[in-house]
Amino acid sequence: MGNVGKSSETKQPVAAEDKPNLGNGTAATTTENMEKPSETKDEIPKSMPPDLWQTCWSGSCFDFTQDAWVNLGHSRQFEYGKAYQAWYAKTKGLNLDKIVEKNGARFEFRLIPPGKFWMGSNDAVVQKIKEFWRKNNFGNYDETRHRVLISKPFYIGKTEVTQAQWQAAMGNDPPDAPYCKNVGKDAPIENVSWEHCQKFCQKAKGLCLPTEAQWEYACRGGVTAAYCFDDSESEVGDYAWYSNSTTHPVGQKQANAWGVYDMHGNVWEWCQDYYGDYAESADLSGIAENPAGPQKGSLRVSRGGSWHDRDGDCRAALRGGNETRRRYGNLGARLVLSDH
Ligand SMILES: [Ca+2]
Repeated sequence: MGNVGKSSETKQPVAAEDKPNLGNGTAATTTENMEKPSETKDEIPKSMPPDLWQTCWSGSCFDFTQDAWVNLGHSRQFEYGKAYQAWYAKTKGLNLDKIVEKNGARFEFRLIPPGKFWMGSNDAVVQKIKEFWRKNNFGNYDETRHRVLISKPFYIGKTEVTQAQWQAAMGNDPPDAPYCKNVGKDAPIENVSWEHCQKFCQKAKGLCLPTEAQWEYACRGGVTAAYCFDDSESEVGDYAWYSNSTTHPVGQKQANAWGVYDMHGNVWEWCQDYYGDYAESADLSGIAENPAGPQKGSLRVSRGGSWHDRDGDCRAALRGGNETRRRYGNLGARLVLSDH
């Protein structure tokens, strides 16, 4: 994980109604609210061109690997990806947002509709990365591009797990967290190991770490670029905290197409999978269905880059790996609902 370069950042406060609503709750019940499913069903997502829909809709999920999709401009992908999510929620009677209270803490989750997507980077990007990493003496993490099917909808945390949410369940375990001081209770948890995250999920039943494939799919929101919006490194600061001196309260930057915050930057996020080359766990010539990583390994995956890293380390396809007991001040977690 690099600590390279400095970049200026442009803070882009989001509209009040779009900000995730964080904080402690006291009830111990699950609440589902926000948008009620409509009685009427749209045949296709609003704003989606009919020919594009006919090409990419399989009858059960959207295929983001079709050339007709890949060849769209990234701003169109962002717009139509958002439209597909809204359409899916409406037609399937699912809530876009789901609020869950566990151990006195309130979590907000966002619906991720099913789909097929390109996981990883194309050959040109992979070559560029390998050259950069070779020069900087980094590890070599496989980003080979391949098709993945996420066959079922799922709910992922709108934000990284916060200090307040962690402490409600875990108290002072680990005892000397956090590494980043004086950022407040809405700062993301960091300095937690993968093992700590497993303990957290045992206490907060129904929550778990995402698979690596779920993470990248949710990060992209249908966008096939290096980041969730485009390839432009000059815009990363609109969506991510990076090349900085500390963490920041979650949800302050712009959300991706599916309404999820800080997938790029702030803190790296543990995933459930062992790290391994994709050839170990995915079908590189066909399609990998709901891949969950290799059966064994020595490292667990982390994703998304952090406040400590350069912009390029926050890319959607970039992979990190750490031993399960390791703790760093730029490594935290985001959860998914396991019982949906
Ligand atoms: Ca993050």
